[in-house]
Amino acid sequence: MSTQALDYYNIDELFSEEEKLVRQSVRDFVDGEILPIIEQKFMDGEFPFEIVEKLASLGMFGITVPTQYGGAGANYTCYGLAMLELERGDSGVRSFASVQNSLVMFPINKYGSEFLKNKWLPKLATGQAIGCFGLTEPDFGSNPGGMITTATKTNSGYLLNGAKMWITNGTIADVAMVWAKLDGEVHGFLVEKGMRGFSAPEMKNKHSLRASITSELVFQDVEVPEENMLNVEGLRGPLSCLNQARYGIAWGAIGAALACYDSSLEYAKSRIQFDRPIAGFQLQQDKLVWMLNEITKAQLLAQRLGRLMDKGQARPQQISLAKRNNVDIALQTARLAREIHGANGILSEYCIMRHAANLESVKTYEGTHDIHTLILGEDITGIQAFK
Ligand code: TGC
Ligand code: FAD
Repeated sequence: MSTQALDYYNIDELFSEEEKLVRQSVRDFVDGEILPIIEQKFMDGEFPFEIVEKLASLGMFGITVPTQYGGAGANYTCYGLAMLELERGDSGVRSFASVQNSLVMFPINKYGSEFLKNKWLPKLATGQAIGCFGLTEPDFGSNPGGMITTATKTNSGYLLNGAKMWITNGTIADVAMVWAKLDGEVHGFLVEKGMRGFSAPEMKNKHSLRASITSELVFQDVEVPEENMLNVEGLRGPLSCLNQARYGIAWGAIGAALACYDSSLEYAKSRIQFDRPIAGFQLQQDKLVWMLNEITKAQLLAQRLGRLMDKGQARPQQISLAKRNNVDIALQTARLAREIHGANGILSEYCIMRHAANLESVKTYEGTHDIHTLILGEDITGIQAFK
């Protein structure tokens, strides 16, 4: 059974023809344009810039953004299916799309003025502009409410001071969606490349998400014009963006898991030890069945969550459950896949270690596994255990 056919519960029946068409186009793109280059890009620690224009022409930026602003105007299920296929290629590629869609275009569309929407959304949709999202700071990761980056009111706008860390696409971004405190309350500002006092040095030496750019953002008296502030106040502004991105990750992680499962099944059937394929040993079957079991459950979770998102009924806690579960099982799948591949599992000829290394970051970003546990714990008990 190939990755493309792994659908143990006929979940395909639950998707419309349009949704399947979107998935097919992304699948073909990943097979033809990403898989042939991604291992080398990962080894070289380079983001594959050459795919940005192609991703844009596939409608991968602004998938749920209205067509009047250059988006695809598609539903959340299409968005999820696209993220799954992209992450079957690489989590770094899906990260790029997650940030552009959920963390930059979403807040501009939801909280931006007509001026900002017209200025940025069409360019972001075509990939002429790249965006990044600055929430995390060196001393405030899981607890973004503690941030110390500040905005101070001036006659013509705001003065930004502070620093962000671990920012995907920061160095290459034309526009940064930055969250800072104005009079003690969190607000969102669009900081543009080239603004005086703004720099975005790249963070090097990652063992994970090597085909993705990660950066610091530094603000030293950066003058941001009045019109670049978004119309939202409080932590719920950035957290509403995270709901969107976490949703995409819940689907994306299945793609990485499928790639590992597929490779494992093929390997187990062809690798001979003790005169028989290792797929014939009960211990290896147990691992493969664990993967099948968990991937199928993850697919069902994602499909149902997609429909809730399409109806505007998904609660943030339901998104947390899917992000937490699907990333966790994907990482466990990658680790089991590494075992099944034996020594070959550490080579870049197979996708396993790349996915495993990437998923270590995916488990941490967009809310760590622990933080999602606590979000769910609070939801069911009514007792907050963060602080
Ligand atoms: P808390 O007091 O619970 O809430 C503050 C306000 O926010 C509201 N709220 C939400 N609104 C929308 N969506 C959600 N999911 C929300 N969760 C909470 C809440 O109702 C309240 O609103 P109001 O109007 O009453 O003020 O906030 P807290 O300070 O106790 O923190 C809660 C906590 C820990 C859950 C939250 O801060 C959290 O999720 N921390 C994790 C941080 C995180 O996920 N960072 C991600 C950074 S971006 C990233 O990683 C990008 S990776 C990109 C890639 O490459 O793919
Ligand atoms: P910490 O918050 O310091 O947590 C350390 C450990 O303590 C974790 O295991 C955590 O679960 C645990 N912990 C923390 N608080 C509690 C608690 N209350 N109870 C129990 N355990 C707790 N951020 C952005 O803003 N934009 C981006 O584009 C972005 N991209 C990223 C890309 C990569 C490759 C990575 C690795 C991160 C990225 N991040 C980004 C940052 C990411 O969101 C944070 O790393 C994440 O939120 C966790 O913060 P931290 O690393 O500071 O860990």
